[in-house]
Amino acid sequence: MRQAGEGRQEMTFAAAIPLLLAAAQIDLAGEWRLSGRDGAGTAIECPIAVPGDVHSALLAAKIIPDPYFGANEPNVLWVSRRDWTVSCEFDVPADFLASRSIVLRLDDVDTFATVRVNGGIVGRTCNRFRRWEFDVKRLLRPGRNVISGEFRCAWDVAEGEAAKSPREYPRYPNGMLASINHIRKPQCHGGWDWGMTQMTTGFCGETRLVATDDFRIDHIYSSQDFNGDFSRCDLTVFAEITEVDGSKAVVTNIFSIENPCLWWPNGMGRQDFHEVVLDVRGRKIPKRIGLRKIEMVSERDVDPATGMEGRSCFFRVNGRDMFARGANWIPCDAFENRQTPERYRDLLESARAANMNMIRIWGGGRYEKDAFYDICDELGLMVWHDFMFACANYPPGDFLDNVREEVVHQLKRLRDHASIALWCGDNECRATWRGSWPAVKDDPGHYHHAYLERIGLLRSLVARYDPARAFWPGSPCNGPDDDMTGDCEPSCGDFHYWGVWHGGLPFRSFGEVTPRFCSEFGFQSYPSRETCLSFCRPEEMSLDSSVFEHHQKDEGGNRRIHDTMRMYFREPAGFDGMLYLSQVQQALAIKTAVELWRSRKPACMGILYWQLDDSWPVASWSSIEYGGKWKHLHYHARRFFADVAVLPTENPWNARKYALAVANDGMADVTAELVVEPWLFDGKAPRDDAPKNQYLRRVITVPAGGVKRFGHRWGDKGFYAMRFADAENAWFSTSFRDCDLAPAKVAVARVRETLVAGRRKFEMDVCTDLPAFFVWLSAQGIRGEFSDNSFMLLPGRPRTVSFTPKTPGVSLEAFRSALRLTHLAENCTGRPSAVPPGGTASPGLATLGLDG
Ligand code: BMA
Repeated sequence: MRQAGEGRQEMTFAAAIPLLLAAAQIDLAGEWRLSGRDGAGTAIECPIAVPGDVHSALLAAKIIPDPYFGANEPNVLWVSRRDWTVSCEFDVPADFLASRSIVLRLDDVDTFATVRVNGGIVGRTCNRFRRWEFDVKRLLRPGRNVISGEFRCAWDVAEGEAAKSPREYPRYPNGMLASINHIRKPQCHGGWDWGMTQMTTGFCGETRLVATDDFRIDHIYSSQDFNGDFSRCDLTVFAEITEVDGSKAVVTNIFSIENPCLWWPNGMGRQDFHEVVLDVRGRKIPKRIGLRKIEMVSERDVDPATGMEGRSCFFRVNGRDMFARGANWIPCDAFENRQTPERYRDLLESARAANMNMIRIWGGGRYEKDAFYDICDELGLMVWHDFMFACANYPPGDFLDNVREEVVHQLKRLRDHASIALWCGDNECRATWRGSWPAVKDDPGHYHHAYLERIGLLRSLVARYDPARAFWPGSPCNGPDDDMTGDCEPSCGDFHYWGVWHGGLPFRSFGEVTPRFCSEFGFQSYPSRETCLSFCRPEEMSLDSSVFEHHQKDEGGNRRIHDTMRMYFREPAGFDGMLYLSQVQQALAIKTAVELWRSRKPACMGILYWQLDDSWPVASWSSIEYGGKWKHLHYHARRFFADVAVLPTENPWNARKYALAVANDGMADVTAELVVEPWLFDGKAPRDDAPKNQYLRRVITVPAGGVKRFGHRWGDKGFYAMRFADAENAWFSTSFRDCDLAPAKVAVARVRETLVAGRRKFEMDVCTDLPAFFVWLSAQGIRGEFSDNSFMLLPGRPRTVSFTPKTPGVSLEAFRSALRLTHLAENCTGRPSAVPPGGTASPGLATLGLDG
């Protein structure tokens, strides 16, 4: 056990403050004992790390096989169906015991534990998202003590609660535990359409004895008041304290800050923090605060392009309108112990590297650990924060008493993070009370009422505990005062667009809606060969293998990938070609949507695709594979989310109306030459026989925060390469299915080692004799990212690319031999595949006429 002062690496600045003030603490983190029974009922005992979960302990003790491998998931399901006990012995010094108050503080208890000290019950826990504090002074003794947690099987509790409930509360079918909406635990633990069923159990957060003789600080938070031009901030900082007798008090400190250095989202400015020193009853407490004002602007308006009435949905930060660019976050591992600050950092830095400025924490997962929000603050990633409810009806009444405690705790814990932009009631629950389940159909009024009761509670808690932040009833919804009874309109509020993936529509359909803020849309792909080999044997690398099917949780997902592939591409060259094409196809889908919607700014002011990360190796909508490797999509995101982007689009409302736009979401005007060149697929140079008006060379200025649109006519052959400032793009007049790609010879030359700002990189030149598309570099077995990837390469225009290894100590030789290169033509055979029944060939890429 660690005594106070030894410190834990991951402890954050904010979290450290209250602990400094405790008279003394005993951190119970360390090795405990786990006991229970295995699938056959035989007794098991092994060590368990606390904080930590039972699955991780059993895996480390080799009692269960790796649930991520093969089709092991059902073989380890018994772990989720058992009761478990964890315990440890610890010493309490006599002077610690002399303190006037001693509490046991537990965070992230997963989920239903009876906690005992020296055999006496100190309390019972029933919500994974609450903090528990139990008075333990009377049960402690000097010297050796024993603490234990007897965990009831959460699965049984959920089923028991559902059975006891006077009504059924149906939810959309996700995973294996239909009644998980009856318990307060990450809803995805029961399985999701990208996630395995793994009901983790254990003391997954702090387990600490805190002793005080006077008071302790529980939370510090601030309120910020700016004058009109942000040249002054009146800052009030509150310290919420618990007196030794358990009563609560608040100590207030007031500061006036002239010319504050503001905190900005990524791309809009720096992420500066102010450090103030609080006086809490004579104790000096340092506190770091990001000063900024975030508004959610939701106003009735008219889209100037279409004349359609609607309601805006965007964020204004420090008085400037922000176009939100980002992705949805799901828990980054199915094992609690692997959700580490290092994993957070790796993924969130990848988000920032792809020019994102916002992450949505989705409601089927968890309130993340402090480190997550510290990193978002530091990286300028704003957080759209759902409360943890997803795709389900939830019971009203007593159930909500437990929810109230959870939400109050989470608001108090998180409200002082600069990055959190808004609180949102749930994910996709708005329509559940109108669902076609018999129970709901019989009495929709009850379910509607239950829904409104929950949203009303959340709204009132945000108003009381975090009044400066916007409350958004649910994602999606039409606006903050949406009564949630009707349908969701793309022209109002935030929108989830699933017509392409779940509805099977062609990519061009993304253009048939103009979401004001698209908070979800996505397209699946497979992980790379390397990641696939982490869960299946080489001989199982086939779509027919049960292992592969097992790693696809969305029913019909593999068919959707393949049917779409047959519409857009020629037959994949073997299994590896199919993996590659699935990622290219996903990138094309999301790129199509983002470019269309960005070009419709300011009607659309936010795009968050589904989803950033994976919780295990699986076919999914993610742009980063489990393990951290970027898919094609993530490299494209870096380009389509860049401040300055060239956006060639097709307007589906008028088949002859194609457009070209240049967006500039940066803070300064950009003047540069916009160049558009026509090429043929087998061309060695831009076409010189194309009609004059198919070229474009024009110096233009795109104002900061603006977008310029041009009518442009594309020819019916080949493709167009375009550039403006640092932005590049391409427009294809025919689909890849309909064109004979040239057998380009792409080569890498001069692979060398360089040192950039103290960081080792490998640099290389890539060139081609004929146009090559989706040129893909990979470094087998070496973690890290390329400066650019999945790009178009034209003859005579070599490109220098660098690779920054994340695996330490990689030699140049090792990198050279790990380096692989491929491109689109190598991954398709020449044969067009049969168009799937009901599908159309070449969607979205019709022949065009000319205009000016
Ligand atoms: C969205 C999400 C998730 C789901 C995803 C893909 O609606 O909210 O529930 O994983 O769709 O189907």
